[in-house]
Amino acid sequence: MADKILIVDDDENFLKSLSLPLGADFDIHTERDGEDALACFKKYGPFAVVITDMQMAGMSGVDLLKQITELAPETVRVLLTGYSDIDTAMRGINEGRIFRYLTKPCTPATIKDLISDALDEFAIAANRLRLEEELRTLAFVDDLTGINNRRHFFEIGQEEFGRAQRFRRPLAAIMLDIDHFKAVNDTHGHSVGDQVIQEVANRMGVALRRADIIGRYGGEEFSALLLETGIATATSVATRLRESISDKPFQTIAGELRVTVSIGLAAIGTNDTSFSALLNCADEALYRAKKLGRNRLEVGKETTPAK
Ligand code: GH3
Ligand code: MG
Ligand code: MG
Repeated sequence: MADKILIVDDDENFLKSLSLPLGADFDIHTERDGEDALACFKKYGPFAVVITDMQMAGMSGVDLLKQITELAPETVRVLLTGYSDIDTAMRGINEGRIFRYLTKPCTPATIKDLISDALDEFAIAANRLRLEEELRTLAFVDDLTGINNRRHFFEIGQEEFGRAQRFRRPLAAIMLDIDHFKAVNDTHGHSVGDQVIQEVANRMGVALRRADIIGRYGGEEFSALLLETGIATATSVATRLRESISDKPFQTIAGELRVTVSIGLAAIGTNDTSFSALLNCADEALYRAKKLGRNRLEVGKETTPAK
């Protein structure tokens, strides 16, 4: 699909003179004033490039480009000006973050070159946006499971912990560890192990509420924060989660596997000093669950409900 170009000018003859020579190479839309151009942009966008005359009846070209910047910052913006308007054009360029300006009169060949340059600029900007998005994802998300990585879980957790304390709201934390996971790797290989890790993450997503926060804390260890949840509800949620893993076999490339997890649970209490302390408490409970035989839930000691 060709990138779309929008050209805005109140001079109909000028628009007509461009349509034919440019239409063969580009997907050109034309409008004759700023309001119509904005409507066209919203209806048929996104546009790669917008080229607009500066002085038109109604909305000026500069104002149009400013609005377009807000709608679609990646669109490349070009201003057409007469020689006498250079001072105003300079202001427009500074305010409207304009890629280039062109003085009129100008030939279709000049506009064609300009569009080629603008499309290159658009491709670079689109690529930069994509890379930035990728980086953001890498920083926050665990590659294997698509859930929060440890660092991001911890960041969100600290914020939620602070909020729960300030507003005296209940909050529960879960630490979960797959039982005898090393045996899965040793018996079936690492890629089956990876599948098991992914499926545990999936089942956590199903068993918990959408608002709850799930993280991959380490290799085969997961964490979760149950917002607005006191110890009683958290206990039944965590039990349901444990059963949702143990009761239904996992489908893997090595066939069906039975998997169990151990879970430690802790809820925010009046004396809790930090999010780390809450997680430690859940972790100690997890350790007990392992010692007491695995495939079970243990609740941390510090569970005084918030006043
Ligand atoms: P326990 O019941 O006490 O938790 O025993 P376990 O075998 O589950 O625990 P252990 O800590 O001995 O082994 C965890 C294993 O998880 C060791 C490590 O190689 C493996 N592991 C860690 N990260 C990954 C991963 O991303 N993929 C796979 N396949 N294995 C991993
Ligand atoms: Mg384990
Ligand atoms: Mg472990």
